[in-house]
Amino acid sequence: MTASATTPQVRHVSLAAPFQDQKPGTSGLRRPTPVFQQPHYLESFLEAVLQTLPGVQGGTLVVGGDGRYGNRRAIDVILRMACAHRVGRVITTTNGILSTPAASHLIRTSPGCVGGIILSASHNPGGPEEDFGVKVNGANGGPAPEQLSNAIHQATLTLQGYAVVETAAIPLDRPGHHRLGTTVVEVVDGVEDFVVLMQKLFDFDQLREFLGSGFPITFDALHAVTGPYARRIFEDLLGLPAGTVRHGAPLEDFGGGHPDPNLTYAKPLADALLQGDEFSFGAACDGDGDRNMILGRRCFVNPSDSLAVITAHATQVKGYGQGLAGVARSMPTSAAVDAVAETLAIPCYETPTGWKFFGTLLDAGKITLCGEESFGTGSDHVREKDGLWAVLFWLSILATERCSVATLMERHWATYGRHYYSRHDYEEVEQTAAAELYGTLQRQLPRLAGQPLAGDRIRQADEFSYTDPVDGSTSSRQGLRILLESGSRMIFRLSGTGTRGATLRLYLERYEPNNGALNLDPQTALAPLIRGADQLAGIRQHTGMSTPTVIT
Ligand code: VG1
Ligand code: CO
Repeated sequence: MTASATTPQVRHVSLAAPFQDQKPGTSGLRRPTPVFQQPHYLESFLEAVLQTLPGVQGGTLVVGGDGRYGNRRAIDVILRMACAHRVGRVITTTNGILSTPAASHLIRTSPGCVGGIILSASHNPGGPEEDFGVKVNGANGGPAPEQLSNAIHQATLTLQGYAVVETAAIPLDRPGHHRLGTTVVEVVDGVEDFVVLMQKLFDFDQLREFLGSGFPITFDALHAVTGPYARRIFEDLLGLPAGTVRHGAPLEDFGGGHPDPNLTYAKPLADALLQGDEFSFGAACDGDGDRNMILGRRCFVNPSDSLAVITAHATQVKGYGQGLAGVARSMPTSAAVDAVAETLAIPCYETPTGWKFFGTLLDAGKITLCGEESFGTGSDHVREKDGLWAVLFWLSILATERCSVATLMERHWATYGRHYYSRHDYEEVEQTAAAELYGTLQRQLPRLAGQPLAGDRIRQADEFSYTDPVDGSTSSRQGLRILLESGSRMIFRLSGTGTRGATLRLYLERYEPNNGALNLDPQTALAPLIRGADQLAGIRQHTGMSTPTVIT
């Protein structure tokens, strides 16, 4: 153990004025890096966290990040502020590399842990001119619930200053124990515990045999946090050839790319699977490792369908053989999983967008699996969505089914019918234009029921509100829903993770029964709804954009 020569002196730094813009969004506080580099900006938010999170003094905190620009500096600041706040122990990782699901696991398994701070802006690009972010997790390992985020935000609004110590940086290049005043800093390997958890949930012998039997796969880490985890799992433990993991070295700017696993931003991978024949399976994760994209040869798996398939096949997978307590999906996610839950006769919950809303259901044992249309899937093994877990789950299903991804999907739709689904994003829309579009539609809602739309009729139009079935807390204003008589729907939401202008998300869904047309291109199947959404909300007129910036 290294100890700082003298107990560091606590310095109280005054703020000229409290920051007024530190309200966390859907998942933590995300801002362009230059905003975080303003003097005292990061420290102000951290002070609010350390004052608000219960049990900080004398407790244990987990700290790490996705390796983006600013990660190392932020960890240094957190360690010095943790010392000033008399945190008992801070667990951080070699080079500060820690995926969001691995952080969740570490929080849950570290005795006395009161929560964690994850440095990531997730799928947003990184670098000096791109984005940085701070996510705060609670003692259950999950994202801070709304009440905690609101309390942190409230604290920032009146903050007079913050406490910090000055000391030499703690070396993070290798595991070790250090002492900063009364705070113990433990540097651990951020990969191993997570990999052990995966070995408990999935049958690695079966996977090794299956993947070695002529089922070539490729994984794209997009130069983000999952590289070291994926290399350890796929190349070391499952024995796949070196190079199976592409872009496996975490880089501060993700190699200039956008670490978002979708068809737009993971295009080289998508091309390899959708146009080439080299691989039977491909997958990618996002910046902080909680999202996943699943591809088969000539087959893209929609994330809503992915949750449904995982649910339908769960009992074939080692860690889930006991069956499922229930499932949950976010409101805009398609109802594909609902159909499976009905067949399995298990409860299916509908929550607002954001993983934090699954926390109480998972903690109460009401659900085993959950997911979001935004490439997020997870289970009760941690309290975050988990990208590599989803990839291993899919491979485990394929190892028992012994068929192609495309065949698995065809069989699924032939059983349950198909929920055609797509999300259209309009990014960097001018704030006022987006607010006007949204507000105009919101005001129309009470008059819409019974109106014709998209060759169908509106059954119900409202703004989604949620009452948590476990703790009774309510969350309102969670998206505008237009539900049609046929069961089709369109949802309008404004993103809570963007950092430039506003992002309008339009979610479209249409159900086709299992004796119907199951092999249409989703954009074709949804074309009437797409036109109807524009007619209803005047998307082109308000945004001046004729097409979405991203279609998933
Ligand atoms: C988006 C997704 C949401 C997800 C959130 C955080 O939020 O839609 O489903 O939970 O990102 O994911 P929004 O408000 O922009 O729609 V991550 O991987 O960025 O933590
Ligand atoms: Co993420």
